Amino acid sequence: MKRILVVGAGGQIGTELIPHLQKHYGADQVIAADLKDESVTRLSTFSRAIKLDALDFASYGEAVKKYEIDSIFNLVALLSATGEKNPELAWKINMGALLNSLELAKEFHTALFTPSSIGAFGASTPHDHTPQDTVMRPNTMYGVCKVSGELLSDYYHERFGVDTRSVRFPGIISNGCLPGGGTTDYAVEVFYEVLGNGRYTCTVPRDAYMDMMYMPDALNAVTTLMEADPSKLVHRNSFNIASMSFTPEQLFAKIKERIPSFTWDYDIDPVKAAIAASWPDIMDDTCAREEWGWNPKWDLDAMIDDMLRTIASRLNK
Ligand code: AKB
Repeated sequence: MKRILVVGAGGQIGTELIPHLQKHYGADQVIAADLKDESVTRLSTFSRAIKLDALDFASYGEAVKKYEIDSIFNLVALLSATGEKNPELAWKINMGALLNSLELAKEFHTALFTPSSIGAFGASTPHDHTPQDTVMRPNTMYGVCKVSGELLSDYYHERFGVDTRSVRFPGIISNGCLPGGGTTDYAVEVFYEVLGNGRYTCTVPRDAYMDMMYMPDALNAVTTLMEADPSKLVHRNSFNIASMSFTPEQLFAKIKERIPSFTWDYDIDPVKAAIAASWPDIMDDTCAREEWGWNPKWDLDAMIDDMLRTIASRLNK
């Protein structure tokens, strides 16, 4: 990877992927692109940044050509809970950005990373140690897009030789930029609320087990997979990756061990509850470990300590 374009860079993952890529490949080699003016302004404080609508094939193509891009990271997506509010828009954005990325990767011979998600699975998937290759019948538009995206990305690899690669991200926990519109967002929000107000109201049921991951492991997954020897990859789109799995109640109890005054309650969002119940409790990531050396470093306790320390120092607590 020498010249990198990250589209949809202003979100939770992009905001931290940009510095990670800059560190590995050089600040000048990374272009951050986003549709929103305020995101471009924020990104431009630490990166080369451009305004770009990934659904506009012509201007997306011009950017790939102008900056002589050899690797695209397509992070454009409406997440699971937002997607259920406007499924048609979710399909249009998620699949439109992916199809344009695939076509441009084919035309300009670039590599392409597009994240998939635990959302690609559904209620009929085995929830415990969810296998790499298993039943995938999601019941959200976000999940339908993820499964379709995985198939389409494999198709472009097999039919046209495009170097497409992907991981199925769990809920990602981070402190650079808040997530928006996801079912797993509670696991980020709680840290800001506990340090801000000492209390939190959770919209996901207390016993909803979901795979989660701390951002540094997620970023390493992306670059390790993109650097992996292609001859070792049996799979491509997309790899299960796992590092920790917990329920809201387990996370909150661990936070309370550190901040005894913390209190919480629940005000369940039925849409999020149904989504959470349909997703894996914990994925089996053996293929990622064997095919490209996936090896997460952060567990639940280390993640909680780091989140509390980082956010507290930012809030001057
Ligand atoms: C969501 O909750 O929608 C995302 C995801 C797990 O893909 N964070």
